[in-house]
Amino acid sequence: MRQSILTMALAASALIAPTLAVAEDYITNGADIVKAAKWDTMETVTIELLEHEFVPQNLKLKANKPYRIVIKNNGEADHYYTAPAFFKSVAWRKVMTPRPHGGEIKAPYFDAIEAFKKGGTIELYLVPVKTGTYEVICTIDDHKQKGMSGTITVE
Ligand SMILES: [Cu+2]
Repeated sequence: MRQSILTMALAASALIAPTLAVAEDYITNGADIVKAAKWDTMETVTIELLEHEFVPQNLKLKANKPYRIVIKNNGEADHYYTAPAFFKSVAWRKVMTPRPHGGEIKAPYFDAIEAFKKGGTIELYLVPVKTGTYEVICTIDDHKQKGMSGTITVE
């Protein structure tokens, strides 16, 4: 009896929890995808980092559409936006911090972003390529357990 309850609980949790995608190889033809994308149709999405949550917690994006994702830390502590499987599943144009005192990085992929407290902002220019649901967490101390855990779903 005990075992069947456990089995039912496991089956129920499997229905509720999304199947999270694991990190595969990065997108090797990202430069071609970025070049072909229609950046004049780019959509801007803002993700706010707070104690202790991502707003929105569950981000939805469409594959093959260019985005500017603004990661903004409006909290009183530094926070991470760590999503290695997602960051490997997109074509990167660039990552930048805002003008006039910011800068840009161009790289095929990376694992984590840290935005500093009280307004730290980082902008991601990317095209989602692989569909799936990806985990995002803050890796500082116990922030994940306190609520800094979410998903990015590419449809
Ligand atoms: Cu945090």
